[in-house]
Amino acid sequence: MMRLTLTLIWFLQISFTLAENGLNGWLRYAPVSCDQHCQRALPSRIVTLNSTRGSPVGTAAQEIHDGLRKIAGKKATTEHTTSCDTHSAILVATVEDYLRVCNNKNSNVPTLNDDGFWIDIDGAQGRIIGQNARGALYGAYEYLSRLAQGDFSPVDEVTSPHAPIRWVNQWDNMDGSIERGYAGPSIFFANGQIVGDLTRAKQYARLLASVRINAIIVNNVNANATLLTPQNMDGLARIADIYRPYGIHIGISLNFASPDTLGGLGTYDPLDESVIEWWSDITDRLYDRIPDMAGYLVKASSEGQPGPDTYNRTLAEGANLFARALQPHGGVLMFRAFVYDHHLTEDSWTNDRANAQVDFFKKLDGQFEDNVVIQIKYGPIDFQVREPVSPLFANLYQTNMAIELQVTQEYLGHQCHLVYLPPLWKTILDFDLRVDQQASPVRDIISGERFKRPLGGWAAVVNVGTNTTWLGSHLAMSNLYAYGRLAWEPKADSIAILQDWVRLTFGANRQVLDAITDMSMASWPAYENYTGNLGIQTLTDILYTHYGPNPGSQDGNGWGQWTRADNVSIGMDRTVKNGTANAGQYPSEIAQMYEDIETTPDDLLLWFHHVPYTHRLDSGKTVIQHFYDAHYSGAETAQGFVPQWESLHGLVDRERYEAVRTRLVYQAGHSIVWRDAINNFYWNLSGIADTAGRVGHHPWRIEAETMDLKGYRPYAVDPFETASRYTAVVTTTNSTTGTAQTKVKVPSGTYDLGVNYFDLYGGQSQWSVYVNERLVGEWKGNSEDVLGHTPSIYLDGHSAIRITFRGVKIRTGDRLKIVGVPDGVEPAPLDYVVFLPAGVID
Ligand code: GCW
Repeated sequence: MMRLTLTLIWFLQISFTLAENGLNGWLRYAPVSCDQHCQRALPSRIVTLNSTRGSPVGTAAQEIHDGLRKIAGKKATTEHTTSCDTHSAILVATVEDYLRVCNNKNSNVPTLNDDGFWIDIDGAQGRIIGQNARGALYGAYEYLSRLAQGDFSPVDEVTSPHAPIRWVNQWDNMDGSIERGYAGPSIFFANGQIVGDLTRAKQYARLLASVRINAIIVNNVNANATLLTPQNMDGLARIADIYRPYGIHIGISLNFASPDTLGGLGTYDPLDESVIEWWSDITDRLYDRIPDMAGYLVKASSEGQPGPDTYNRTLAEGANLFARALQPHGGVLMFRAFVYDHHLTEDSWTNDRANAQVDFFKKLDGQFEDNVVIQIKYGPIDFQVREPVSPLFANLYQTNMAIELQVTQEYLGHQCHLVYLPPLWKTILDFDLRVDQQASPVRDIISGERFKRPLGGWAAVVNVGTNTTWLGSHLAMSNLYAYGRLAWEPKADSIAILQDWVRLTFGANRQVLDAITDMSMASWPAYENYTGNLGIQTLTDILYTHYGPNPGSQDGNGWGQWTRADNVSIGMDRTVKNGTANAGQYPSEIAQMYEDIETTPDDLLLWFHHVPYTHRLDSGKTVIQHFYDAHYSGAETAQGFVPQWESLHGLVDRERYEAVRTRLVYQAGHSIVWRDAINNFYWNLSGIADTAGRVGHHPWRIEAETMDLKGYRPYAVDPFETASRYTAVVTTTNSTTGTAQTKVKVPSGTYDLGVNYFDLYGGQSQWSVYVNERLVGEWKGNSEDVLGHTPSIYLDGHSAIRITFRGVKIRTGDRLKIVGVPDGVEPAPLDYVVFLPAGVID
């Protein structure tokens, strides 16, 4: 009885004291119900064979030890041994050690590939055998993942990875900022150096290892040569030392011009002897410090980065320079395919950025060294909400390839919008490119299987930061988890992966599981609906933050993310017969499908074809009506996430409940900003009205500019479509308090009162709302501190935001007053007020 009570107290204590700030991600090891009987049936010893100090085998033992204690309240001992005594023990070892020590008893070890493992555990006894030390660690995490999900049943599992390269990339700059990072500064760099305290870096290693990531590139592909100073090389060695026990190699991004800018050679010509020697020397010095360094990542001749083109050398000559320096050390060169001309002119109908990769790389097939891997973004342009597969995957047969995905949501809502990415990734991975009329799914191309390549795999840009949630959002972590799981087994089911993550992250409650599953699975389609449909791309501001809506920014510049929208038609004609011929870069069966508008799937229609807004889709709707409907439907889905999450009140710890709720409420408001901006833009451009009468008609809104203004003045917002009726109000000066008043005309009743305003970077204005002098709500413009998306200093689609006060009682004729106090450069901007009766979204 006493023991039982103690177990109970332990269980309760742990469940209440765990700080749920997200730091442990899915490795919380939260207690699951395990009574004495259950505890007795768990191993009391963790035995490692011949584990050298710092080996992942030792980490495995430590993790199992901690996990058993935290998850099940079971205390186990850890021992290193040279005998095969497995009584009441879990044995953790590499295949080699296992065969050597336990040989006579067990010759039944299954065949494993590099990093694979065999886990065979029944109750208190079993073994975790890795093909290498890293594999043993993966096996340990697999065991713990089962326990943490309350699964204590016997397991006998043999698994090997889909591909040898399962890397993550961080776009961390030496000054500690992170390009396209939305969760605070770098965990690796500050002030031009590697940080002294690598605690967070280590915690990140643990998360990555648990999903079987085997290497990390720690710095931005837009690389800074100062990473190669002796002092910084020492710093890199410190990171490597911390990552090694987790089976993770580190690698770095290089700046192509370093021999000149850092080395002072006056050249960086890849064929110049002094340059070759310089790189080989740098590489030797790095390997002196980090003998197991993974290799390099190079972005060259892209977006203004230096590259071999300066010296009229080919990309292959550029890549091979590094590859050869790495060869004596066994390192890999990841060379990015993201090479294109960003000064392309839209005047020519046949110009097309989507053609660039095949144009640049196809002719070089066979010219790359064997340790070069071409790292290819999933689509031909740039991480858009919907893209076809990059045709380059079907055009290199004698070259290793890896796919590049983005966990950081650069074009997909900066982690301020919930977007569960595996369903998107799967449209790419499962796509059959039909090379030579044979089955050629992308996943088999990148693994190396399809074209019999020795190397291949995966890279994901993750960009975690110092925020305790890692990515800025608790729910966004499902994407990092799923990335690892898919890189190991791309056929794994998106929902099954998600649900493992939910159980590990939030516990086993069925309601929590169902709600997060529903929301996550609805999230990408919703985001596509309210941002950019039919393959037109994410219609975000590509010239500024890549966050909120600005469809006009796609065209008229050299970046090549064109929509070619005019007042009658829209879309890129990528056909061979009449357009950019991009469709012709795919193998014949696929090329034919995309060439013909009838066989092009609707979700890529505008990617491949230029059509009138009145063109009818398979659904029978016109393109323009589809736009309108999809934007309404997407925003409606996002409104639904809020009550769905709120149904979990009390089932999720307070800290995470509130943090997630804040984001979902924000997303619901911002999805309306998106919906209205895109619809207004195309309505304005095409002059074609919404047949359902919604676009441009907002019966429940009161525009701020129509209210009685004191200290406020109307302001024409640019881009116009990001403000309701194109106009907002701002205070007349940066120190004048503004008031906007009006008589309420809606029928008496209870409403949710929404206020759309703009929250700029560079000030924290304060607003208060009164009904007949009764304060019904007040807030501060501090979202730049709370949300983490790239902020804006303008009134635009990034700064537009909605706050809602629920259940406000109103009588017809009441006086509504909003008072805005400006701060810094933020003139307390207001767009409109909306009274929402139950069930109305306006
Ligand atoms: O789309 C662009 C991003 C850049 C990024 C680049 C790349 C690191 O906006 O921020 O640079 O892609 O992938 O190299």
